[in-house]
Amino acid sequence: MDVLTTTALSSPDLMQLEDRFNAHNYHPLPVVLTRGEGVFVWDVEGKQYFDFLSAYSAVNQGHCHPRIINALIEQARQLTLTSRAFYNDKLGQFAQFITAYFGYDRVLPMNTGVEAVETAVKLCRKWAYQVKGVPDGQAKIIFVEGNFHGRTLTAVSASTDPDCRRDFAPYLPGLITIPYDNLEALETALQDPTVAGFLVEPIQGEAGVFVPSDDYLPKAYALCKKHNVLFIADEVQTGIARTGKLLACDHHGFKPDVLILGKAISGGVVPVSAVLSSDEVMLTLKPGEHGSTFGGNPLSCAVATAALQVVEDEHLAENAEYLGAIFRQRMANLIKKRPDLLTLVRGKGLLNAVVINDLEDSQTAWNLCLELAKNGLLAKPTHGNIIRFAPPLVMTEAQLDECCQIIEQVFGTFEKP
Ligand code: IF1
Repeated sequence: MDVLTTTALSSPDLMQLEDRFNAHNYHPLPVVLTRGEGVFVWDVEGKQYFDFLSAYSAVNQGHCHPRIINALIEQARQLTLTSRAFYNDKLGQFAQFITAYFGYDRVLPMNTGVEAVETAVKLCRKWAYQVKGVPDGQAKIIFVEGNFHGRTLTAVSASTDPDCRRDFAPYLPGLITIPYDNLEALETALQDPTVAGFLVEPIQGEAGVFVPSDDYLPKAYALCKKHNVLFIADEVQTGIARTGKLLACDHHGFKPDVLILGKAISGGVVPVSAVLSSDEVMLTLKPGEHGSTFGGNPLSCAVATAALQVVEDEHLAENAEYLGAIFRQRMANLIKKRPDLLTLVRGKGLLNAVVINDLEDSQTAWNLCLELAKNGLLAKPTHGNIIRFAPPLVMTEAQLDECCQIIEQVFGTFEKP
């Protein structure tokens, strides 16, 4: 018998297995998924759901997109991994493609989002010493409160979330934290001549989809220019059409000096991340100074190329912009009907969150998500009282209408216990 059989075991059996043998570093909704296609996923009992998490915005192109899966299968039959000890016939073409796609000189491919963050921090430090002329060992990077950049010790050291940090000390030195969406704090921090970078999410995802003031990002960019500091955008979650433009920074007409991408760069098929930047920054790294066994492997290159082509060919940014406005309007109307339950809706494109009117008791958002699941829509609470809504960007207007009806019905009739 196949060890990983999917037919014999029920949802409770499978949840019990995870609970018994897996580390307890997550608290999933009690749904066991076995198949996905486009905006839909199915559990092992055959129930169909709209996916409103999209694997934290990794499956912007929809589950198992046929073009991406075909690229995966074709390349998997040919060659999957060579390491970077040798050239492979896909990496050069991918590098040419992705740099043209985003408008940068060079790319450094990695695998997970946090590895790309780590890479950007290392690049920034190299640049500080080799180009900016910061005295050895003194380079600093500015982060903002409420950030989320992943789970490595660098990201944890930059975090201000007690759950992320607790019992993981000692932390990495050379990091400064300032309030988000606060230009005065940035200007003050930039007075220090050893500051080399400002690393920021254009919209804070994990913090509950916090959209900063309209002028924050372009003015922060201008301040960084003025002080010869690299503006480093973590677009792991906001990039690849999620917010209604290819990049969230595109809403403001500037290009970050260093761009960090992950998640949907591969349509959620294999882990692919990337750092994009200029010759000046990227060429500070010499052979042997950074790398990854899997980074830039031919399978990832083939998959990511197909995934980015899908974003363009299917006009996913335009669709996200269009549907996002409809979604927020529907939610705003719903909030007017249930001010006892709901506080506000915020977001950009199809990265949105509804804040539940429930400061102390985080159980309400969880119970609402359970009720949404029963009604065929999967979403997840974040920070207790916030529900994030981020469906695949291949959704149609008719499907979005159906989803809004589910949310309106569940929220409209929900009774707090
Ligand atoms: C988890 C949230 C999303 C990210 C940004 C880097 C990374 C992430 C801006 C690291 C990852 C994830 C990971 C996930 C939860 C999650 C998340 F809830 F925390 F906010 F997406 F919504 N930069 N975000 O958002 O990327 O190394 O994971 O590939 O379970 O930790 P990674």
